[in-house]
Amino acid sequence: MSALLNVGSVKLHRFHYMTYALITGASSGIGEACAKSLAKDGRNLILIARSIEKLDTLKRELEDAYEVSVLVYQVDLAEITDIEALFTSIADKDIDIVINNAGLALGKSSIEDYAWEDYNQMIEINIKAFTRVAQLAIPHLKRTQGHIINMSSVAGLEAYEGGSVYCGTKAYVKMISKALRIDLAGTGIRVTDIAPGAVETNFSNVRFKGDADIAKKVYEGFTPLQASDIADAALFALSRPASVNIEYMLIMPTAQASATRLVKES
Ligand code: 8X3
Repeated sequence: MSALLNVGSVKLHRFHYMTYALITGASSGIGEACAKSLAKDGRNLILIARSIEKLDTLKRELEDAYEVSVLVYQVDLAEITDIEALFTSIADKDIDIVINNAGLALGKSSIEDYAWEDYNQMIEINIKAFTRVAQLAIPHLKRTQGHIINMSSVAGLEAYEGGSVYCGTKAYVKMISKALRIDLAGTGIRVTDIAPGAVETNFSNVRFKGDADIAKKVYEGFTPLQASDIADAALFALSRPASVNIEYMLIMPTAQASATRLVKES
């Protein structure tokens, strides 16, 4: 089972034989933080993102630091056929964790003014790619009695001004997480929905299309969550006994009491 069974030595390596944790959106933010935490925990990784350069750098960093194998795949999740090709190429891998994390907000304006292409991209990634990844992961997770973590948001609980479709996509993630729990009951697969509030990542830079000043202001005047806070929560859910399913975690900065109730120092 173990490639490194150093019996008799001081260090008995805890080895997760050759199973992998698959993470989408792994090149930055919450996905990257989950990759780091899981590698530190001794997990082998399959990392998915559009930027292969960032993934290659992360692979080198994690393989140098920990005794893990990191496979990286450049996938544009907007292309469903690319997701299908990915799963074909990893069909022989035993995947026991899926962090279905990739998602984005694009724009923040009234429904009347919203750019259709922004809506479309959010629907492509947050809904269609999210669903296809979850669906194609099921045979793997059945084999391994694995665990899928879906990344939703406080935005899936409450609509807010300018949030419209982003909020809708995250409500969708919440609903599909529950549906997965129901459809997969009896398989041993665990399903966890993690809903973060304001996390200081590249999220707002993407939303505001590189307008760093607006993006920075989102996190000013209070202490936002860090991506590592969400990775910690994921690790907690994953590390519960197989008989325990943490179904839903809403994780907020202390200064944020709802999607819009944010206490900022002036
Ligand atoms: C990110 C949280 O409140 O900026 O999902 O939409 S929020």
